[in-house]
Amino acid sequence: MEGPGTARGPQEPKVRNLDRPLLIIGNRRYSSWSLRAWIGLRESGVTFREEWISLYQPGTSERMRGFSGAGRVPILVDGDLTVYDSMAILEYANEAYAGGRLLPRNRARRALVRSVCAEMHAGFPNLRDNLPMDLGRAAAPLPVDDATEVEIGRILSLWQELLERHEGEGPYLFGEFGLADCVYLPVVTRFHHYGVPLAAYPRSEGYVTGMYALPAFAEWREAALLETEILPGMP
Ligand SMILES: N[C@@H](CCC(=O)N[C@@H](CS)C(=O)NCC(=O)O)C(=O)O
Repeated sequence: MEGPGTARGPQEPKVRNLDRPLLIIGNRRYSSWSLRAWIGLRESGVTFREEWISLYQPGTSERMRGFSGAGRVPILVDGDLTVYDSMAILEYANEAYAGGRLLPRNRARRALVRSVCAEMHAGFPNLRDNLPMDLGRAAAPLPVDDATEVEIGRILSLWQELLERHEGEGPYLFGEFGLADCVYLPVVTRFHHYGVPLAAYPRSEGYVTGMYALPAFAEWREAALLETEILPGMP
């Protein structure tokens, strides 16, 4: 991996395994979309290379567009194939590297997972704007407006319902770890860093704790905290 603030970068030999997939990400501290794709790749079991593009700097868009015309990260390059958008990368990782195990076998359940993922992917604009992911923020409550409160309530009751329904199958949203957990991981971090009260939703509280215990996520956080770049205007 390349870029400042990354513990593994300097040790990574650059001349071998160039046939491994390459994931291009943004700042680990702030790039929620990158985190989703990265955790999905890690949990898929594939070995991949990483490259880091600093967000919102002169030349950022040009660098991103050098890999994908969409000009956004994450971007996955696998041989001749370029997959952009975190959701597309997660679906691809599931098929190409995870042998399908990041989605349920049952078709109806897969449709539910995709509904839940789409709700996050296309929704919750107030949560995104008002509580942006910032892994360096000291955990402390932040007052939020009514629209954000409604979105937080929706997510917590959705998690609560899913965790209750799949309780006997594992600790994640659909029992075993899967794409829905990758998609909601940045939300988990928002709830933690912005001190969202979870006590009324005990299963969701346990879910947040469980997601924080994922070893791969601990690795991401550790690297994020080594980053020296601070984006202005964070709440
Ligand atoms: N829907 C896209 C959104 C990707 C996105 O907005 N990424 C941000 C970083 S977290 C980005 O590349 N921003 C660069 C820019 O806006 O110039 C996805 O899921 O991948």
